[in-house]
Amino acid sequence: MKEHMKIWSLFALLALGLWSCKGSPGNKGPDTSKIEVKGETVAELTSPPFVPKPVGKREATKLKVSLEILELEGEMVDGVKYTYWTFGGSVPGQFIRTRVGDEVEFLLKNHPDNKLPHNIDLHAVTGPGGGAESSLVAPGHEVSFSFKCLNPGLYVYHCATAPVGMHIANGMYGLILVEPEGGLEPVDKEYYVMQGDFYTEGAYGDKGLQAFDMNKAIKEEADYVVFNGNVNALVNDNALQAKVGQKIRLFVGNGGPNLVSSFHVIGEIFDKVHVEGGDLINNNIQTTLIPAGGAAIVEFKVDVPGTLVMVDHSIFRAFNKGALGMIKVSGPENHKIYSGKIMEGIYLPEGGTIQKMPGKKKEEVIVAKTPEQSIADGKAIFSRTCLACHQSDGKGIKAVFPPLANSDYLNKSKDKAIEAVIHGLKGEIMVNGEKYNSVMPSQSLSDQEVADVLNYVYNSWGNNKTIIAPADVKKKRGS
Ligand code: HEC
Ligand SMILES: [Cu+2]
Repeated sequence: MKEHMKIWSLFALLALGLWSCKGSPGNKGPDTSKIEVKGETVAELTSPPFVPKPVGKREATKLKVSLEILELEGEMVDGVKYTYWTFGGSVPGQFIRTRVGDEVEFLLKNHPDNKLPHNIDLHAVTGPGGGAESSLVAPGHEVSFSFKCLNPGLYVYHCATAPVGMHIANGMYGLILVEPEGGLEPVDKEYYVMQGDFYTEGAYGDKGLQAFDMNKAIKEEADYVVFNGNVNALVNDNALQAKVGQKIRLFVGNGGPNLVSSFHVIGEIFDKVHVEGGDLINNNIQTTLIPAGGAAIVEFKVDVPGTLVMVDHSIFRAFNKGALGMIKVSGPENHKIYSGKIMEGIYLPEGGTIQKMPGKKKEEVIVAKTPEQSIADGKAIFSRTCLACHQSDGKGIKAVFPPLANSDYLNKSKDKAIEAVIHGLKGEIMVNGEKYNSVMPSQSLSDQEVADVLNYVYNSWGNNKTIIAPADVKKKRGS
């Protein structure tokens, strides 16, 4: 009896072994190394946020990819310069779109004006160093190597030249998509978004050319965490565009070098996530984790107009370090899906009274207050309502929230200050010689409360001691 069992289990093991050999390379599909290629095609490469045309039903081919490395100065955020090292002149680098079975003939060129040698490690490559061992190239030289795309999926590529962390931290990463046989399901809009963390000698917003800071990088203390290479890459005028009813597909990567991304789109649910860029499909996802050196494909249909905000939901990165992008959706409202008003271009969770309750008007309580009382009451309102953005010392946050302390904008005109609080403020303004181009939501405060808070502000931090009466505010409401 016992002997019998042994023989059977031996059989089972053998069968298992045979079965797992058949499905190489490592998946359930046919042996993709055997797919024959037909003809030659020059690959279309695109800079973010765009992606090349879908592969569709095209057969496997010899795909010629030519990528040029460029070291160039760019802008991290207004007035802050950074020397980026790039694959093709952008961060992330140019998007490469292939299909399973393609033989990629890869030409890597290092521009003669560059200062350093570089190479490329593509996670889509089956081979030593993902190509890195064959692709080290000095400035003014080019190298080529080729590989066959065996596994479908969305893959990161990056420079792997020592010090590797520094090359990646300067922007040397991008995405290569290997579509499955027959292509990905068609959608209406496809975009390319990639997160990266940056380490500068100065703090966030410190102007001028900022050098890379190796010590901060080692400690993983990022000054900037951004989508597509800089703080403004996907906001306001650079927002991604879509129309109501369209199906959107985002190819999302994370170059790191250090941080993992909790990728989330405020106001949407991912209908479909290709988890980690592979075959596994997950549905109805709020936030998907994208490891450093990893990717995901997320898909969702946009049903109502407004601005969707992409963030790394490690949320200080979004609101204080730049990990924020926008998708502007235009088209007709659908009140069955979403009834409320959408404020264009912003999502600002800070501050206690931003969320207006529609239709609920504040009771006006007029009491004769002394200036001292008004200022004291204003302090409490400030803490509740303004502090989150303008900070308790009124100094704001460089490049994001303007200072109220010693603010020339404020001290020039009390009408403008009142208007900012009751109507909100957006567009470019100058405060103490610095440019701000952001959005302050309107604050739903009573006339008395507006007067109180501004009296506190005007009578603090070196401002000009203006005193405002509720009647001044009332007058501005009409305008
Ligand atoms: C959600 C963040 C946020 C909150 C809350 C907020 N502000 Fe602002 N505020 C801003 C931004 C951003 C700007 C600059 C807008 C622009 O760039 O056009 C601004 C500009 C201003 C300005 C004009 C510029 C300056 O620095 O003098 C004043 C005055 C001001 N805010 C007062 C207030 C007061 C008072 C409150 C509370 C009642 C308040 N803000 C609440 C974000 C905020
Ligand atoms: Cu490099």
